[in-house]
Amino acid sequence: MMGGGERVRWRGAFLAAGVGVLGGTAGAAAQTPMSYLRSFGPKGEVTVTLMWGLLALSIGVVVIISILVLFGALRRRSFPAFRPGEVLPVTRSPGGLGWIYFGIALTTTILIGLTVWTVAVMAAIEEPAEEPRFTIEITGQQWWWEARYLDRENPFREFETANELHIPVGEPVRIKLRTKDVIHSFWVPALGGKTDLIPGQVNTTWLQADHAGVYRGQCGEYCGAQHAKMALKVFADEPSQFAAWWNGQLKPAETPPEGQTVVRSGAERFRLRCGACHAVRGTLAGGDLGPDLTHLMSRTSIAAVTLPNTVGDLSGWIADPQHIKPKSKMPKLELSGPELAAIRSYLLTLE
Ligand code: HEC
Ligand SMILES: [Cu+2]
Repeated sequence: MMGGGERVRWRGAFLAAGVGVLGGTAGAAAQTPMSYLRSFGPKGEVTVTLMWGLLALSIGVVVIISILVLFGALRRRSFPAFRPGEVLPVTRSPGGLGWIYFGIALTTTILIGLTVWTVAVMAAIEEPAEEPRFTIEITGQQWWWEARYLDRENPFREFETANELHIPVGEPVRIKLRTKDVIHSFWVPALGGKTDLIPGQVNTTWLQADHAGVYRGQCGEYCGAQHAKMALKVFADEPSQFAAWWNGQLKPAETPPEGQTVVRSGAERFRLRCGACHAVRGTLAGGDLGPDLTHLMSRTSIAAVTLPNTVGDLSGWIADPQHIKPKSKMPKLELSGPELAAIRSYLLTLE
């Protein structure tokens, strides 16, 4: 049975398709973030055209076959009047055979054509038109995305973040994919198809968004209990904004000033209770089992886009992540009220 929400989502998908045909803008992507019926970059464009082409042709085939079957079933043949005692000769006119040859030839030609089209599209999206200037190395883990921004010339300009990617609008970005545990699949529908993250292997793909905006992604391969809550966001920024964001991410966390006793004790509690799993650059917290939190407050969501990054949701997450994402690799830490408050006030300074 379809729930009300389900129906609304379907209606949204058809609406997006309609808007797409009429040439809407990035707004449509925000309404139906997981719709792959429209694309916002060169990689998705050719695939979406192929999809519509295959769909139109399949519908055409079904319609033509249905008409022919109906025609065959309803058509009456005229037989010569039957006279008792007469033996009718079995005759078979060769007339229909030509149609069968014609049908086979037509179908074969079309299927070969579609195969060539599909292979051509696959070849076209294999590599971007120009060599990307930026590379992001993504490591899938149950159930979040670690992202490391690489800089070949200057390793001091590299940094790590999680679940929310920023890319410059209008140019391709190289994505290297690996996984720490099981198979995941990197999928940002509006920007292109899926690429799997396979244990022991590095897969490469690329992303390009031609409209500034936010594009939602989702793990596309079942990877355990919280697979459904393993989403990501891609922000396509204007180049200057992107550069500013990158520079911001490079900064280490600021040490809380002398006077702020609650924040300072929060930082200390954080190092003891959380620092084994989370890194905050510039402090002694250097764990690698959970997301890097150096610039936590620059993210709009937490826990792989499961919750918005508000004070309330952040508190709820830290108090009991197992309630929000059961089996998540972050345990419930049984923090006391004051401890939770102190740690939270520290986290709010990590901008
Ligand atoms: C045993 C390791 C571990 C410990 C200890 C731990 N965390 Fe986590 N934390 C994780 C993992 C793993 C995730 C990712 C969970 C997910 O999204 O599925 C996470 C996610 C988070 C997030 C969301 C980050 C984001 O950008 O999505 C915050 C905030 C966070 N932890 C804060 C804390 C705080 C504060 C503490 C200490 C009170 C703490 N964690 C202790 C492992 C840990
Ligand atoms: Cu998954």
